[in-house]
Order: sequence, then structure tokens, then C-alpha cells
Amino acid sequence: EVLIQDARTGLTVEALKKAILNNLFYVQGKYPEIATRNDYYMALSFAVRDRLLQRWTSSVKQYLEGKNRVVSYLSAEYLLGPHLANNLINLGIYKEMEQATQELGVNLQWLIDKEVEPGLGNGGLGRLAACYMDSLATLEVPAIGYGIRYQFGIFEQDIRDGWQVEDTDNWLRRGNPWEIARRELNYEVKLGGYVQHYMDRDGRYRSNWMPELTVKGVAYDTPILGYKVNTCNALRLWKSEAPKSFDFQSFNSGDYNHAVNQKIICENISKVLYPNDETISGKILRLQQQYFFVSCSLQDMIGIHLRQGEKIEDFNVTFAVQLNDTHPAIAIAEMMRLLLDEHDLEWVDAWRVTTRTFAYTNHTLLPEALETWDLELFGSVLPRHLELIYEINKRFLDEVTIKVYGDHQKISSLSIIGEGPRKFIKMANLACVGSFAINGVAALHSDLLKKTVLKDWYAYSPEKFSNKTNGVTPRRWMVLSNPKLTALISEKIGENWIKHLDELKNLEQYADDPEFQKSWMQVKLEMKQELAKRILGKTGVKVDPESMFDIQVKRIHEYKRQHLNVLHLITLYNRLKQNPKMDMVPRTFIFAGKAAPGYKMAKLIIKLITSVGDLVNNDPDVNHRLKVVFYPNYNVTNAQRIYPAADLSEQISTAGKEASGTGNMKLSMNGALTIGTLDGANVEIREVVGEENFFLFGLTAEEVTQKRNEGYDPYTYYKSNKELKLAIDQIASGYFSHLDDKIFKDLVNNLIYHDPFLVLADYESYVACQDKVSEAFRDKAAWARMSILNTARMGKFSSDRSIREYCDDIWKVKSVPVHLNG
Ligand code: 26R
Repeated sequence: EVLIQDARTGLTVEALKKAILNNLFYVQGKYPEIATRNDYYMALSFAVRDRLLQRWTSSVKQYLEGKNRVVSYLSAEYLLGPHLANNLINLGIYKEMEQATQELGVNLQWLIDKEVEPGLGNGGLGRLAACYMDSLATLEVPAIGYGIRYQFGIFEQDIRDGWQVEDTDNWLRRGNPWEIARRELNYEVKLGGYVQHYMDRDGRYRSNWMPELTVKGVAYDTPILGYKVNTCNALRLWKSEAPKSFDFQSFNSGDYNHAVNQKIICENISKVLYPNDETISGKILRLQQQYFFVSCSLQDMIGIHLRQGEKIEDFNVTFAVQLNDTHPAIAIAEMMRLLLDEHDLEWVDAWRVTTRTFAYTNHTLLPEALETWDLELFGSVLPRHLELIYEINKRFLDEVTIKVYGDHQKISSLSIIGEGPRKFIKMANLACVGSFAINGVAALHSDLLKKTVLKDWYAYSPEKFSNKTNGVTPRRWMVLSNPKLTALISEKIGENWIKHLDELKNLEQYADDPEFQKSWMQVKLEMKQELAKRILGKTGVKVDPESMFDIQVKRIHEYKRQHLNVLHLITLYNRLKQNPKMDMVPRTFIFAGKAAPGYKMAKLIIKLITSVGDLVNNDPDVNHRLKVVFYPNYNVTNAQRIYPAADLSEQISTAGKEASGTGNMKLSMNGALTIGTLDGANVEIREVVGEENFFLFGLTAEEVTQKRNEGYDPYTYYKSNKELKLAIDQIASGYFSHLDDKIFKDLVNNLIYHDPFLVLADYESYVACQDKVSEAFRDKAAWARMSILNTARMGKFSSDRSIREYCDDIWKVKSVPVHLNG
């Protein structure tokens, strides 16, 4: 007789089957014969969630027993991707669940594919937060991630007539089995209004913030389980609602309309994620979102701290709070407000606690992405914080003035308040004064920070600065998305690499083994075949899995230079047209990525890609040697399908512009070779994989600066390179757009007269390098060898390594192994 384990916690096939059927019956109210695919998906997810919750309560218990230091990660974005398969892997029950579902007559993959991913982020920064949550739990570090539970995440992208069309992402419509609403855990957040000042009985100056509006934040927790450990941390996202008192007041006075309007205003705060990447829009609602989640989170942390019986003065002993870019930087002023106005600390004590609590990560050097807020607008939303910022700034500048006496340039660059036609608040400066640590996300980026945007900050407090090169979780980006490669690797070197990615090194010994090379390339081919099927289904384009899959997937942005890629593609096309018999390595160009809805040029680049594709894909002269695909709606789910199929990874940003990049790491881990500039983490990737296994081209960051200073003239490049001129002239003349010569005018003029990202300057070097790539691809064994070595040497880029560095150098936290309670 088989012993049936507890249906809520058991990990055997029998226990899982029982759990699924129980949930189907008692949660979904269905029996197998009438259950839908969604019913099964829900039943399975709840079965998995039960097992997570068992580990969660064990973790909470363990954390509360000792006086453990906790990491608090503040991020406006978390791009988690689908949960089900990831949790099965981290629980170590993927195989068991596969069998359990099979025995119940349903297919696990079919259910996994049903999940709608939570797209609560734009791109790199949000996905990094998700990888870091995975690594924190895997390293058994007590941590809470705080953020916003957007009702609508990043828009869904559709391509119509070659243009991007946005559709709302209603990810919650079928319910979300991965979250637990904690109705009892809620905080009030004030907005707008004015501040009264008075002196209390003890002769202390007091501030009383009289808000125009109060909103309530309700906690929604998502368990984040580490890989094959019992540590299960919380991702706590805040949903905004109207506080009960509000309904009441207006309702009683008979102003029903007002009551309803207030309710809508409150609910709007966590309604939708701003889809802008790298360009600020200065919208009031965005500031409200930032303050809303930061205030809820800090109130929550203070509550946790005090309930442990600790003194408020020791807050920074309990929590290390990381600011994911400046989006949550208002936390520094809010911490001061809470300590001064609500917990009665004196200024110096409050400032000591605050500046020992926060650390700030910068994610971009682009000037247009450095957050500022119009001072008046800021004061209208956060009147008390404006006062506090004035005071923080005054005290800080007094200190600065002593050190840099008379250097007004320095003083104004360090000031939190910027002066122009209108005054504004510089969030990066607020983050810098209030933090004890400041870091960039790749070696080059951290270096450039010290030399450019944060130069004066570095001169003022060099001890705060460090580098923490980004990383990605191998659990999602290898084990989950590339099971065949994972099996092949583990067959040779065991499974330890999944937690200790450096062990991939042990693959190097097989790089020259013809048998292994064959199996390696066979996995790649199978992944390309799978992607080819999806491409056909989504775009109607038939691509050849034997051709080189040349892949650029990321947000569409001029600095990322998708248009440089297109210029190369057109050049290959022209070569074929001029010499249809030429022996060319067949390539499939695959693009994917969203453009910010208001970013005209990015949207035009998408249209350019699809237009060139329409012509090239249907030209008989090309004879299927070139194919161009724009894969719609790039998100985590699609990324997982694309990375394993890549031969070539395009990382071609203008040097000095991409802070790090993380897609570059995921692609290389999956055996793609990189063609790239010396930008962001490319520099470090090239260092570890070896320059002979990396296709380098283009100007260096220094040369880019120099060229600009000399007065860069793109027109001379346009005139002097025949192939370049032809490609641009074709775009301009309507060759790719049914003779419409207006459609790409802005793009062409921008390139030949301005070219802010030096596309034309790098064209020649890029095309020459691509020629080398094609030659290299002809030698299958040599290519396989390079591919294996790329994977073998990527150990450094595990987010486990990044998180370990944050823990040791910045947060000073230790791991706390969790024992499972019964
Ligand atoms: C203020 C606002 C509109 C805004 C600016 C910038 C909103 C969102 C962003 C996104 C930025 C911060 C971002 O995602 N940066 C990326 O961070 C990744 C993780 O560190 C890097 O790998 C990547 O190079 C960088 O562009």
C-alpha cells in the first residue's frame, strides 16, 4: 500500500495528484470531467502555493526568533515572469508534477503555457529586481521586496500594418493564485494639502500635515521561494484604495459624487505602470505612485521593527534598504518625516538613522532618464517633504561650503534643488545625500558614474562608491527556459552549477570533444526549430532553423541602435541583389521589443524593421537566405523561448550608454556568441569568455566622447561609404515602403544630420565584424567550441554572485538557514 502524504505539503506524485483533485473540487468547484484548462491551472497553482506557504511560515518563524538583519528592496518595478514552472523547479518537484498531471490526463506544459505573466516592469531594471529576489531567497537571506501591485502592467504589443499598437495588460482578469491579500495589513498615506506649524507644550516645533487626500495601501504578498532551500521570502506589493473614513464623511454630508470621485482617485494610484523607459514624463500620478508605495513600505518596516521590541533609533540595525534607482528615493525624506513627526526624534538622530539605512543603485547615465520633479508640482503633492528637503539641503550645503569654499559650480551641482527658469528637485542628489552607499551596475558604468553624472558626489564622498555588476538567475534563464541544455550540462558535470554557476567551468574540458559539440549543437538546433514554429504561428514567416539566428531583443531605443542592425541587414540584402549567386551564410534576423508609446522614433524603428522584412522575406532573389522577423510582445515568457535559440547576440549600444544590460548575459549563458561594443557588462563578458570568443566592434566610450567634442559630422560618413549611402538612400526613397518617401524622413534626417548615437560612425566597423561572424559560422566545429566556452565561462554573471557582493559589502547581512516546520 502506498502511503499518501499530506495533500497540502507532500511532494510525492500521489500527494500532488490528491492535492490537485482536492483543489479542483474545493477551490474551483469542478470535477475532472468538466474542469477547464484554467481550472486545472488554478488547482495546480494552489497546490504549489500550499507548499510555498509551509516554507514561508517556517521562514517567518525563523526570522523572528533570532535578531536577524533584513534586506528591504524598494523597487517601483518587478518583472517576475510566470510563477508556476519556476516554483516547481525551486521546490524540486518538476518531474513529480509532470507525472502527477500526466496520470490525471492533463499535460503540464499546456498548463504552464496558460499562465498570464505579471508584467509589472518595463525592462532591465524590473527584471533585475526579480532575479535578485530569486537569489536572495536561494542564498537564504532574510529579505522583503516592496513595490506596487499595478492593476495593469506593461502594455501588450501588437503589430498592425507593421506598426506597434498597444493593448492594456489586464493580467488579473482570471485571478492571481500566487498572491495573498492581507486585508488587515494596511496603511494610510497622505497626499497634497498644506502644513501647519506650531510649538508644543515642551517648546518643540511641530508640523502638522493637513492632507487634501488620504489613501489606503493594502498589502498583497507573493511568496518567493529559493532554489532547493526552505527560505521563502515575501514580495509585498501595495494596492491603493479609498480609506473607509472618506466614504463616510462625504456620504454623510450628502455629497455622493464627491465620495465616488475620491474613491476613484484613490484607486487610480496603483492602476497602471508607466510604460516609459529612460525618459521622464513628469506626471503627478507617477510621483504619487512613488510616494504611495514608499510610505506604505516604510510604515510597514517600522511596524515590524517596533513589534520586535526594538527602539526606533535602531531601525538601521534591523533593516538595510536598497533603492532601485531614484524611483523610490523619496524614501529618504519620508523616513525623516516618520522619525521626526511621528516618532519624535530630533533632527540629528533622525538623520543618523536615515543615512545608515539607505543605499542607492544607479541604473542609467542617460541625462533624459535622471529623475527631476518640478518644485511646485512636488510641493503640491508632498508639501511636508518639500520643507524637509529644503532643510536637508540647507544643512548639507552648509557642510559642503566649508569644504569647497567659493566653488559655486560644485555647490549648485550638489544641491538637491536645481535652478532654471523653474526650480526642480533632483532625485539622484536626494538619493546620494541620504545613502551610505552608491553603486553602478557594471564596472564601466560605475567608473563613468564617478567621472560624469556623479563626479562631484564622488569627489565629496568617495568612500560611498562601489560597483556591483548585474547578474541573472540561472534557475529561470537556464534550467527553466532551456531544459535540454540543462540536462546535457548536468549529464557531464552534475547539477551543482545551478547554485554555483562558476562550476560551469568544468564544461571547458569538453569544448573540443566532437561528440559533445554535436550534442550541444543538436540542442541548439532543436530550440531553433521550436522557435521557428512559434515564429510561423505569430508572424506567418517561415524561417530556416539551419540558418544563423541573429537576435536583438530588448526595449527599442535609439541608444540601443536597432537601426544599426537594420543597416547591416539591408547591406546584406543589397549584396545579394547585386550578386544573386554569391555564397552567403543564411541568416534569420530576429527582433523583439516594446517602444514607449510616446517615443516616435522608437516606433518608427519598428516600422522600419517590419517594412524591410516585408520586402526581403518575399524577394525570390534572396532565395530564403535572409529572413527578417519582428516577434511581437516581447516579455519574460517570450524571452524564455527566444534566448535558447540564439546563435548570435546583438549588444550594439553606443559605448557609454548601456549601463549594464542583462539580456547579454542570458544569451551568452545559453550558448550565443556576442557581437558587441565595449559597453556596460559586455566589457566584462568579453573579459571572461576571452576576446577570441567575442565579436568586438565600434568606438570605445572614450572615443565617443572625443568624437563628439571634435564636432561629429555623420554626413561625411554617409557620403564616403558606398554601401551605407545606398542603404540610407533606399530607406529615404521609399524602396522599403511602397515608394512612400515621407514615412522614414525623420529617421533618415536624424541619422545623416544629427546621429546622436553615432550609428554612422560605427557602421563600417560593425559590417566588417559581421562579415567575420559569417565566416566563423561556416566552421561548425569552431563555432560549437566558442559556444560551449561562452556558457562555460559565464559563472560570474549569476545574480547569486551579485547578491553575495551586495550582502557582504553594502547590506552586511548573513544567511539564515530555515528549518521546515511540520
Ligand atoms: C524616470 C523614468 C522614466 C525611468 C527611467 C529609466 C523609468 C525607467 C527607467 C529604466 C532604467 C532605469 C533601466 O531599466 N535601466 C536598465 O537597468 C538595467 C539593470 O541594471 C541595466 O542592465 C540596463 O543597462 C539599464 O538600461
